[in-house]
Amino acid sequence: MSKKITLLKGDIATLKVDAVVNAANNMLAGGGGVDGAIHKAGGPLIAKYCSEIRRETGGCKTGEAVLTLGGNLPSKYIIHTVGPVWKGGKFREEELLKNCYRNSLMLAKEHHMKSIAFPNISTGVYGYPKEAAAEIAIEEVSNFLKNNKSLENVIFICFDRENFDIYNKILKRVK
Ligand code: AR6
Repeated sequence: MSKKITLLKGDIATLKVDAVVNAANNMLAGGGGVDGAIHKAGGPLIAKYCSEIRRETGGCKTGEAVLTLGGNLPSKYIIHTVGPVWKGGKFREEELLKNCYRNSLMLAKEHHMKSIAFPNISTGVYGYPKEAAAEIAIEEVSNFLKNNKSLENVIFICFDRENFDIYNKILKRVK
């Protein structure tokens, strides 16, 4: 495992990093899961920032990522990305999930961030198979870290035990 990758179990909204990544929806309208936790802990400013983006650009396309400030969160920024809904695997889900990680990392780089935390994008209500999603997340982050030295710490934070165990297993293998 890269020394720069850390695996945690818990609530992403409690972390103090340069940016936490949110698993949002196309309208940036808030919702349940990690999105709900981030909006609740970040306060009403988060919805305001999101509605400004929605007004300007219509929201966020699947696989893309947008940046807001973090409101009341301990973290300075939120990178909102929209994962694909799993529809069996033949609807570019893999490519779109890769794009979520890549575009989030690119935004972090553009804004000179040193630390970023990812939840397990798409593996909740969007139904992406957890093991396949974890392989993608780890591969994309590892590749990015090889070519970009400015990012010092990437955290994968898992809320559920199943995802935590999957990440733990894969990260031990790629160490
Ligand atoms: N911290 C970290 N991870 C969490 C937290 C938390 N506080 N809460 C849940 N998770 P989901 P999706 C994990 O459903 O599948 C929203 O309504 C959870 O265990 O949050 O990308 C949005 O508005 C799971 O592994 O996101 C969208 O409409 C992972 O986060 C839709 O859900 C992702 O689960 C996005 O669905």
